[in-house]
Amino acid sequence: MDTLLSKVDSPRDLSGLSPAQLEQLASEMREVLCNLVSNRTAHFASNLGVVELCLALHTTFDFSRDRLIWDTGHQIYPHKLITGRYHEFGTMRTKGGLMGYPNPNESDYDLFMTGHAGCSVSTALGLKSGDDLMPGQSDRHSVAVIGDGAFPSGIVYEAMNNTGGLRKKLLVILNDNQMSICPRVGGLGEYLDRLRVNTFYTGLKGEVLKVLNKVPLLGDPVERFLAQVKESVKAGLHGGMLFEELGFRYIGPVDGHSIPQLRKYLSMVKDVDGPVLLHVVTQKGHGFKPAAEDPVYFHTPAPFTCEQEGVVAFKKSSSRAYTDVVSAAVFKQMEANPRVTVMTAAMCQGTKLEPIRDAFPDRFFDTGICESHTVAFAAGQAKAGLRPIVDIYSTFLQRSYDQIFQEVALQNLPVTFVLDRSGLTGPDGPTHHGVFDIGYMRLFPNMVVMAPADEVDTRTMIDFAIEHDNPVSIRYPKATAETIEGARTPIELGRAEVIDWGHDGMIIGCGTLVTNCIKAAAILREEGLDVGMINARFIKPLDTETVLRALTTSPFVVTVEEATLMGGFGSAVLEAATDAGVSAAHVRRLGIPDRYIEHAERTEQLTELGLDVPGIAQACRQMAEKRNIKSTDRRLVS
Ligand SMILES: Cc1ncc(C[n+]2csc(CCOP(=O)(O)OP(=O)(O)O)c2C)c(N)n1
Repeated sequence: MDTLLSKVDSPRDLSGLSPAQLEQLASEMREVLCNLVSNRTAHFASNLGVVELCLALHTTFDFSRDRLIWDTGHQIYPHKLITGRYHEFGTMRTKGGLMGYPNPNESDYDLFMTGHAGCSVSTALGLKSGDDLMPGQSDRHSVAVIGDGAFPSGIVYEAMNNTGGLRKKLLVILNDNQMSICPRVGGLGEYLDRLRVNTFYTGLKGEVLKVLNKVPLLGDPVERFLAQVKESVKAGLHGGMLFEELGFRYIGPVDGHSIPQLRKYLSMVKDVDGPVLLHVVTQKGHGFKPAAEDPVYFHTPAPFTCEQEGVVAFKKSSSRAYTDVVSAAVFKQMEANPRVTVMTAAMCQGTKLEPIRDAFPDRFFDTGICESHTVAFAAGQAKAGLRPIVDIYSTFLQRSYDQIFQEVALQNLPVTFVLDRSGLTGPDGPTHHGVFDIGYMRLFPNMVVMAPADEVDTRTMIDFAIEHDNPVSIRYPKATAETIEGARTPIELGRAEVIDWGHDGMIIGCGTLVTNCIKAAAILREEGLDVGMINARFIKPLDTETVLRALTTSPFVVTVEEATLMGGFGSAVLEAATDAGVSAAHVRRLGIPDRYIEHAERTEQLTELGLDVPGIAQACRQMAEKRNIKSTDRRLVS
């Protein structure tokens, strides 16, 4: 269709558009967003909310030269639409297509590949101070756009403190929609609420006008504007003192859905020589009624169709995920034991903790996007005698590495870490894969590191962890929960579960890929290759006895994990072999290689890495061939 948007190849094409055409463009952009999410899961409400802000920014600055960082990056879609990616937009979040986050490989308008919240002010300040040190670059503007959900992250205050000290010309735009994924929480949110009722915004203009009238109308508009701000501060009509104290000039709140208003304020602050915080008020889900009314669901909705105005039919998945299993097991623990508490860092919805939040409001804590704080906070509760469960995605827990070390592991406190989204996370891509946690968790003395193979393991490991007096980490992926058939052995510290012993070779599976391993072993047995199966359960302490038995009695051993090979479970097996003086020449490790895995469906990623059933079976065949093992119809030995 011949739309305005289809003719925008770069932000330069926006320069000739009238205000009415910019409005039309905004509505065309929203339509494209709606079409995309009706077909596939993608970030939605946040993107609807920044359409006008995106257009205002790109028509005020020249980001082919100026610097723009969208914090987190999940609201990057409108920016992608007007920076030359409209025609590929339908490929969003598919293998080989556009990434759902900023990606410098796609466009020079994307400066960093991001997906974790909170770093925009730091990187924008770094860019500014870097440009100032480079010859002929100091005229470049630097802008960070950060949501009120990301804003409480501790690193933002480290960056603001640094900016205030350096007095750099930096524009921080606070996109305040009163929402994180769930409604925002904490004292800062309440402060922003008070700023929203500031007289500038609520239209109590009489007094403001009185103040502004004191400022002569003539002269440089920037100077006039600053003089107005100064006068209003004197008159007590101006908010944002917190930011002013940190060295930022606070301006706002400004209506984030009015392109003319936004452009007016942006042009004014563009030339302010020092740090500015522009407080922009938007509505999450703006322009699509169901999303504006339920921004939590529409943050990343499952595909849906609009059947008639306001009526949405959801294509929901009915399968039970590991996240559901954990949430139910934690709920049971909360019911049974008043010393159990649970905390999450702004991911109540993703971790399916809403029923716990509602049933146990005194023992449920949403800290906001503050993972490091959350872990130290849990350490405090554990010291006080409680049994805190920290439910954070594997990738975001990386933020709290030092608190896991110092506040929890070094003190040997009984904090249970449940690491959701451990493993490949599919269409989110490299910023979100939870593939490093085995490596980082198993380094710490005192830490017990577990990976359930199925639903039964998941439930029993949570029960085990609460009874255990050391820190414990349990990892599980975003996947449909499976159950291993047959009799199971109970969870015992440092004990693997031998599912069956094979004469020709052994697979040692770590985590929920065990079910793929079992299927692969069954195929191999059909082919006459007798391959046995161990469910590792513990990465630390490793069941050295069982592992060494496999290494010393089997012609080959294949280890399988959904984590980095470097420092992962297979590495632990090799370390155990070396320490025991046992050869590991007949070991093959399957897992995540030393590179970032691009976005695609999780099944596609598993196939690409040889971690699906055919891939595991093939690795075993190759090992058998190498070791000269011929297929026979040998029976299993015990
Ligand atoms: C370190 C980290 N923790 C958690 C998340 C998950 N997350 C993605 S977006 C989001 C909400 C962000 O809220 P806000 O910054 O206000 O943006 P909005 O979606 O409201 O526009 C969260 C919690 C993340 N991306 N990074």
